[in-house]
Amino acid sequence: MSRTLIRGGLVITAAEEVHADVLVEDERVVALAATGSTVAEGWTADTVIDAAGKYVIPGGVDAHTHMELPFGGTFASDTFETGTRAAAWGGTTTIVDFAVQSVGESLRAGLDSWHAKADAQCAIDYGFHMILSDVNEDTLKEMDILVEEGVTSFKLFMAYPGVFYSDDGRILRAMQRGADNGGLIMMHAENGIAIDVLVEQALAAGRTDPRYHGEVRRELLEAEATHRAVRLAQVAGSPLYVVHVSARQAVEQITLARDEGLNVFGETCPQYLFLSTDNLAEPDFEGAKYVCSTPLRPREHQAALWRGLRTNDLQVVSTDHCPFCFVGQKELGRGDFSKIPNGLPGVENRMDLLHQAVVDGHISRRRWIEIACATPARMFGLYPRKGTIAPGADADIVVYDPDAEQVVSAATHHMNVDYSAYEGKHLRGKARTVISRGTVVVDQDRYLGRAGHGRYQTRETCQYLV
Ligand code: DUC
Ligand code: ZN
Ligand code: ZN
Repeated sequence: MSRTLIRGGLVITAAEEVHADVLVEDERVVALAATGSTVAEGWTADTVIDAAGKYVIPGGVDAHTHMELPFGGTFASDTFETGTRAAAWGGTTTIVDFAVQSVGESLRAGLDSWHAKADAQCAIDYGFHMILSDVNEDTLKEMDILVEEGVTSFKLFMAYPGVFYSDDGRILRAMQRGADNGGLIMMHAENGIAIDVLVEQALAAGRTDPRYHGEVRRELLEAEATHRAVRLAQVAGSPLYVVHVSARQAVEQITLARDEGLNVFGETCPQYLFLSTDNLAEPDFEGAKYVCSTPLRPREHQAALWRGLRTNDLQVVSTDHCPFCFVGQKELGRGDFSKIPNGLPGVENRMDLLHQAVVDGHISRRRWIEIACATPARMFGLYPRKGTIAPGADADIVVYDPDAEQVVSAATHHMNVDYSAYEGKHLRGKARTVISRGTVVVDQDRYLGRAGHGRYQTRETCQYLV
């Protein structure tokens, strides 16, 4: 048995902040005791990590990533190996990635191919949601089996007709099934049918630059789809988790639903909190770096998102990490914004950007941990194994230096992508030591992890439901 002692830090969880020493045996936390107490002073360990002046926080849980996602004729540029390594560098110790069912394929086949991509590759622990592209009698039955096996959430798309899109009838059927089997329906809420009309019209009028991607994917079409998803879920009697919320009007729909007592949850992403349509309008096709869906919105929307996070109308910040290199990938859409692969890198930056939000006064320290660690773990059935520091929890722990200064750059990041969406941004705070199930994987700017350390996590159903 190996023992690790993390001494003298400020332990921050969603629930509290305490000056405590944390004792780890093998892969688990076994005890916390007040720093300086006779109990803590009596502990011995093989490895002692000095955390004085630092935060000791749960490893981040990023519940929305797309490693190696096939999209727009290319693949997201991070593999499970490179993407999970980058996540570890940034203080994230669990990801939940989206396995994809292609049209005509079974859920099992899609899930198997995602296991094959991730198996023995990951630096940190990982689980899967399932993207349902083809709702039919067979796949509805398969949903039950997947929930039993620990794949307890299913993403549906109201966007991308001809690819991932499901119509309202299919969505309703999947929601009804989720209401029965406990699976959580995650929704990409944009009216893709209407958006495709606007795309066609924009291109015909010669509006081909990246900024038109933001213009055609109208705020109202996000709000309308969010409203429709809420009501379909209400009719089905199922919970609903709306992914990557970016528009103020969509937050309003979620707030309304929650005020009515519905089990509706909302996620946003750092790109919507820190970037805007100003980035999409950058000249020389640079705006392509910021093309994702839902799209970036005018800066004014950020205040509504921050407010939603403070009031708990939004509960989770995930990355929707889906990187495409500028050279050779984003460039596929020169002269036609609709051919720019959708997605932004961010799995490495999320914990630090949200810490900067603490520094800037948007959220408290405990709320930082709540939206980035504890709530995603609870939402997707991983708590308290993940998302907190408590006896019995996996020892996924970050010793975080709140005073470290860093400048974000593609020159120094570890994601397999040739640009950073946050290039040049000054941030206060950085993960100093990152521990995954008791193993130090990053320490003081050295990577000590390995592909294959990360273990697949089966998940319980959403823990916010009675
Ligand atoms: N949005 C993105 O930006 N990329 C991948 C899929 C999605 O819904
Ligand atoms: Zn989506
Ligand atoms: Zn996504």
